[in-house]
Amino acid sequence: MKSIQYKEKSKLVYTPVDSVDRRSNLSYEEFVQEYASVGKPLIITDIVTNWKASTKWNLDFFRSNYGSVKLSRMQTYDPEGEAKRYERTYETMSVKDYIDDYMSAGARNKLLYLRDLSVHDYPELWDDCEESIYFNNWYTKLPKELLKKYSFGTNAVLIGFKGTSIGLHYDTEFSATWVSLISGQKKVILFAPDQEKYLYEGRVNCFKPNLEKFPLYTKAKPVECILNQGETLRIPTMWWHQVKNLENSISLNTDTLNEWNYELLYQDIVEHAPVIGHLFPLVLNFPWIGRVLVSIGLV
Ligand SMILES: O=C(O)CCC(=O)C(=O)O
Ligand SMILES: [Fe+2]
Repeated sequence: MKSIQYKEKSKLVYTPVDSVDRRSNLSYEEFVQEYASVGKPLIITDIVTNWKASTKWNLDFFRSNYGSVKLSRMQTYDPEGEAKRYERTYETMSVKDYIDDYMSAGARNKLLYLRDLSVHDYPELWDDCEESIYFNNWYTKLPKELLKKYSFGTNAVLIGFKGTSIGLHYDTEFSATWVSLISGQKKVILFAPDQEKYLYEGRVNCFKPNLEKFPLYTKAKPVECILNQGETLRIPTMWWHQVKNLENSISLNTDTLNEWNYELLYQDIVEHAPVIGHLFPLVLNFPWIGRVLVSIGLV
């Protein structure tokens, strides 16, 4: 077995930008040199276009194949109002009810976002996508029981009604996250990690900032982009973001772990959970050890 190579003690590396590049026909080496190794966001326009999902995934497909699946993180969030990052309320709804009743209702008094149809639970969904060379995702080597237990390595389909958004945040576990837009359109507002001091821990709603309450936000430097159907956005580690579905949208959001963020995650786990932390490199190199540890209830 080829063992995983990772960088020695690493610090967060990022490169502030004014706008997000759109690239295609990018070699892996160019991707690493220009984006991954320097923590710079980008949009790649020729990943999804090669996926079966690009023609197969639509509302009918999810209604017919996953209609009875009940999901419980139907986050209510009003992008026209104040961000309620710390006041989340969740509802449970089936995929069919979301598509048939909620999305096509004439009137609705709240915004619900279906966002956790997980590839870990329905691995056949992954057959409609291809592990892109750029993703290089070590999470796929970890037992999914482990990923689910610790909510690591999210890889999920999001179906968002026009206007839905989750609040401003950065993705946990130092993830670099890929948002692959199968259909629809999203508006994305990004902030480099050093802008955190102006973001009030994500309580600001970037789509309608309340400047009386959050005056420092005027100092923040947002980087905005529109993500169109068929495009994939890479949000680097610790970049804050708020995303709004401008149209009804279907996307696959994939958290990745690899040499660009591994050391940051490892250092963090070792600090907070030393036993699991020290086992982590071993489990990554020998996934069967992870399965054994889960099955005997040790982790
Ligand atoms: O709405 C989206 O596509 C982005 C959601 C997001 O940022 C996340 O799931 O972490
Ligand atoms: Fe996110």
